[in-house]
Amino acid sequence: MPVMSGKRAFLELLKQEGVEILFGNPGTTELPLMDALAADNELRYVLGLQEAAVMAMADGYAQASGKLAVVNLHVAPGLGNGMGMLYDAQKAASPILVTAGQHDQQFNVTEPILWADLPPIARPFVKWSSEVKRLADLPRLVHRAAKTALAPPTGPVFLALPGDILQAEAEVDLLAPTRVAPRFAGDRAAVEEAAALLAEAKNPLIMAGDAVTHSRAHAELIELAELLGAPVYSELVPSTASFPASHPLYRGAIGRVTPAIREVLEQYDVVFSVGGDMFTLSLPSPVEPIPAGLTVIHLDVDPWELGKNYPPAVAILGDPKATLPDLTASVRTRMSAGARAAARARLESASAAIRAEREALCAKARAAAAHTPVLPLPLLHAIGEMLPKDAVVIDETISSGPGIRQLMRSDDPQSFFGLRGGGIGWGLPAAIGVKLALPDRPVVALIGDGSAMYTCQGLWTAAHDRIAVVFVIFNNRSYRILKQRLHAQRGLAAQADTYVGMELLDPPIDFVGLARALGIAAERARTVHEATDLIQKGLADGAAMLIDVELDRGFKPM
Ligand SMILES: Cc1ncc(C[n+]2csc(CCOP(=O)(O)OP(=O)(O)O)c2C)c(N)n1
Ligand SMILES: [Mg+2]
Repeated sequence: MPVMSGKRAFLELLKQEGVEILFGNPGTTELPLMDALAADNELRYVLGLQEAAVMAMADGYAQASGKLAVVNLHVAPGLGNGMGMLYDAQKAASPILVTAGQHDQQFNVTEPILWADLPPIARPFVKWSSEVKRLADLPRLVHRAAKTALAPPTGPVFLALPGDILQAEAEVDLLAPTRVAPRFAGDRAAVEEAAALLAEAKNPLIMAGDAVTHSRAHAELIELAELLGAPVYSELVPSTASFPASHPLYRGAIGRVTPAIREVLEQYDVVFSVGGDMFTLSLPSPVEPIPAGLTVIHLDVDPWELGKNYPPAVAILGDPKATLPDLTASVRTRMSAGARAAARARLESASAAIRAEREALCAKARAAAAHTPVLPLPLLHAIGEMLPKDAVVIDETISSGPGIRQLMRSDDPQSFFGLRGGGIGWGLPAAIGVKLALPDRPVVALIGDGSAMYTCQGLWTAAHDRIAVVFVIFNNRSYRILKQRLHAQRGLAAQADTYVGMELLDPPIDFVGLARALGIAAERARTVHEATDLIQKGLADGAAMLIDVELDRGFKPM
């Protein structure tokens, strides 16, 4: 066995795990690692200037690559700063190994500066959380962490790295990585039960969730949807391209508001959720989202999600790509001639209805295209029209987002990533991670002004690491979604027309100045045309650029 320092061993272990990038922000406890990195020319260190930005970069990278992302943070405050974005990463099931430096173990008893017991801090938001106590255990724990992050259901893990472990030298057996094969098919009997229900459904609906994206199961789901003539909705947090946006059966996202969900579901007799959340709601409601008599079938890679809130008739634990072909084959053999004819008719009528809905949305957008200040819908529409086919969209448009999944040509599983956990500030740095994972694809981040300010430090990383993301700020100089919601409550704020803590007007944030200060090109757009021309220019230049689009501040329903 080779004699090796802990710090070298850690980097070698990451390389064994196929890691190419370490996202981080260093402090004294991370100096051993920074020292080892100085003599390493394989691992790339991507520096983020605030830990929330670091964590979201890693999340974007993990989601877009499907690979393990690795983060290194600075003891308790560094980890603390990253926690909001770790929450988002957990909800997105992102395979991330989060590490943080810790003081020397013998020193911790004195409670040195920045010290806290780290694994309990991370624990609520990760699959597994631990600390290395002996150099001899480092390989086993790093491999366990990587295996756990990537094993279905994927998700972040945490490992604290005390300084004495990184500095120690010993004979180290590096062991080897383990991968849990993710393509596990659902239980045969459950698949047959589900097939029987689907084959007899009079009016089935499919909800496509992130698990479809993660397992790259578009083709398999399309086959089933077309066989059934079933429209496909995104799950309630439509954060990935779980179904191709331009497919005739793709209906868009159901809103997260209960009466609206129920209104949709009431039109169907069977709902099949393929890895879709049931349900991540925004607000409580006296109305139950699931109408009585609706048959629910649920397939997911995560047993926790199955029947979490609403008991399904059939719950199948399985990978969509591995399970759907069996299910579709069984449905096909079970469907009577009459059922097939009915499914073909549904395919026609659902496609026509969806086409008409799309056309109406586009017509509404076109009609408002010349409105100034710019309205969100025509801006989204125009961006969707001008983006190249292989573009990847990162969505944190918040109140400007309705319609976005229909309007962006997000047809492959890596073409669209949106905020999953709800902790804002995710999109700007996540886009940087996405571009690192998919360097050959144009990446455009659509970000609310409020959201951008949580992690605008990411712009410096885009400049420093030459990461060519085009950032488009949907700048309504407000937390517009909060104003909309407060207004809808018809309380004192609505009466007084006063929205405390939601106006970003005095002073207005100079995003162009901010971006330039952090080293990236930036321009302001006041019309839809100016915005799309600048996006075109940004993509052509192949360098990071920020476009600050002045949006209408209106928030009351028209
Ligand atoms: C970390 C975090 N802090 C606060 C919130 C509450 N919040 C939700 S949306 C929002 C405002 C978003 O503003 P912006 O990005 O400008 O989008 P807009 O609502 O104007 O469309 C806030 C503060 C949150 N979700 N996450
Ligand atoms: Mg805003």
